[in-house]
Amino acid sequence: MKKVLRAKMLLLVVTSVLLLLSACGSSGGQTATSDGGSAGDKEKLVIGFSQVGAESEWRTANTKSMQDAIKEAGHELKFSDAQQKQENQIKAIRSFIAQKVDAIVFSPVVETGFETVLKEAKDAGIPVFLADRAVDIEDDSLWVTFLGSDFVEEGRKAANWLVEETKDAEGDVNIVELQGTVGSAPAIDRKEGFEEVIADHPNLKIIKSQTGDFTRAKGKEVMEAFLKSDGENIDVLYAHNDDMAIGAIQAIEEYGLKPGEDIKIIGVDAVKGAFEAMAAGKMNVTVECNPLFGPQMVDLIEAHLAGEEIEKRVAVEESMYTMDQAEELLPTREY
Ligand code: GYE
Repeated sequence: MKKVLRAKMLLLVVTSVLLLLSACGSSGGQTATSDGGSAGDKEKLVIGFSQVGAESEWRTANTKSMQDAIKEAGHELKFSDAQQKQENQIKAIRSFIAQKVDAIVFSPVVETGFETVLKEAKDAGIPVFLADRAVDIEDDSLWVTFLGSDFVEEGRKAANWLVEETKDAEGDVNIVELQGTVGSAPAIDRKEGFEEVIADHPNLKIIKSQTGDFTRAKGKEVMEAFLKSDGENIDVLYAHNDDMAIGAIQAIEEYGLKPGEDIKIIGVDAVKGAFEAMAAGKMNVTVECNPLFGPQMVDLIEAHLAGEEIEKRVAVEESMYTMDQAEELLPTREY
């Protein structure tokens, strides 16, 4: 497949050069355009995508964005859902290698433990593109680029909002934290960025912190346990994603407190569910993490396979939204 691609590329380059030369030589004649002779000649690629799972609204939107972008570009997708299990991802990548795909897109569920399988992909000459989550591996020749959000910055944004919101508060502000999947890049980084900012504000205290695995059900369950032990003491919930925040909101209501008022709620992702909760006054803020990077990823794959130099780290642009903007923005949200 790759050989065919290279041969076609060479042909394309030769054709373009010839076209360019003939255009230069004929005064007043036709100018050579960049698509001269190559339209419709694009190589169909086979792309293997090892996705984390279907744990959140964010993930569903991300999967769809990737599927749509690959289809629209005329390529073939081999999709594998790992159900948040590392061993499933390792199996999926091995199967993509056996099927000799042209490129592998990989959203690692956790940061460590993928060296061996990524080395196998490299040895097979198959480029790996990290989507959404990074790996913690020294040898960065094992992947081409990492396209995703800056999770540390998202954690900082969440904390900065809280610093501003509580600037007149007297006494301690007690925070409970719902962490994402243990060992995952967004859970590690969102915690780090948040803690970095609140370190300068000793009255902001994390009194409980536990994983809710990025799901609504787990978010609700863990929040119930937090309420049981600390009930009226909790001032703020910082959830590493909106789904866990939404699960927790249910737990808070069932406990008899008002989410958004008695307990301030901070989420991450900016999914529709968060906008609905904010519009209903039950959630205070969500930090955006944009999952719609399918087209950007396809561009990177095509550019790399065309021999272009691409950045090792490509960031996704994002913002932050508060309760008072929710009603107006809800109809415009794409995920
Ligand atoms: O925030 C969460 C999802 O890796 C950025 O994973 C992603 C995170 C996202 O389950 O909702």
